[in-house]
Amino acid sequence: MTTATAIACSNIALAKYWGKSPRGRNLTAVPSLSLTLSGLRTRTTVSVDATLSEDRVELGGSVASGRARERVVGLLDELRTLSRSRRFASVASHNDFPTASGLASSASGFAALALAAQAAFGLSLSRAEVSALARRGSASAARSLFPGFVELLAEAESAEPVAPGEQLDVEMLVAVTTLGPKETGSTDGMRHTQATSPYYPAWVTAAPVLFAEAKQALLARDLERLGAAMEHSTLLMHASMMAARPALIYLRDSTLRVMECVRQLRAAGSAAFFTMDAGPHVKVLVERANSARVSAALAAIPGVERVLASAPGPGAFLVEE
Ligand code: 2P0
Repeated sequence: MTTATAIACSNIALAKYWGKSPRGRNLTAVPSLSLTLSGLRTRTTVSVDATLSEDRVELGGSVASGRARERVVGLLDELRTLSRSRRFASVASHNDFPTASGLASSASGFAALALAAQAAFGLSLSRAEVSALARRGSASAARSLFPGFVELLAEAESAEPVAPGEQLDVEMLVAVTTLGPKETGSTDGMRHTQATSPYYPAWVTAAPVLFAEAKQALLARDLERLGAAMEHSTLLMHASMMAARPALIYLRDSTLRVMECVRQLRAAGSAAFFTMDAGPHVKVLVERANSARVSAALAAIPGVERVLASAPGPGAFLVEE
């Protein structure tokens, strides 16, 4: 039996990815720029075991079935092909952030899985190859292989680092809002948007422009400009979802209250900028010096259950058990 364990941090897109390339293989239709977060981590152990007659997948302590299991098995199948192995594996994965928080875990999850699994199958893939493997599992996961600020270009096989976390003196606050019924998953949500939203083509045209603006601002250490591009990116993405039929609305009343609070804090002089993914929670990019003050203001908003703070984090890494 060969075992490997990897830890990967989650990442939040500043310039968003939403939509698949017509070229398939889970390539993305638009470029994205993210920040890897130290505070939200997945730890995954993979053991290739000659005694198993099928893969065994355990997520957060429960045996996985259905689509969640299939996605993991799909990645293991690729590694069996690459390593010319016919062995099965057991996979155990845990998030260190509150699992009931409704925060997406596929980015850190598939990054940790890809890194641990290729090692357990005896391969020593390059970072770019592991990123490409993770991307085919879940596109945002490609970015979690790298530290700090990371890009995944449209139709790119793998992500690439853009700048270290220290490029800007920032933290990300996650305002976890009251949970509602289970939301539409990202993969289904983007397919539905592509198929039915008249605003989707406009999103695909606008997203690369915003990505370029965000990247330029980041490289120039211009937080105000980065923040402006970041807010426009998430609002354009959500506009394309809301114009789908039936509408895909991830934002709640509490989401809007947090956005309004961020605007007020900014008007009062705190550099703070919001972004939302496929859920009602709000991530707020803040100058580190303002983090405690902004966090306290967000925590006082009705409907905000808790606020998590995270510094920029490292790329995925293997650990000794
Ligand atoms: C992102 N999201 O760039 C965007 C913004 C959510 C909104 O990538 O279908 O789990 O597995 O490739 O990567 C979430 O979607 O989707 C995501 P799949 P993924 O972070």
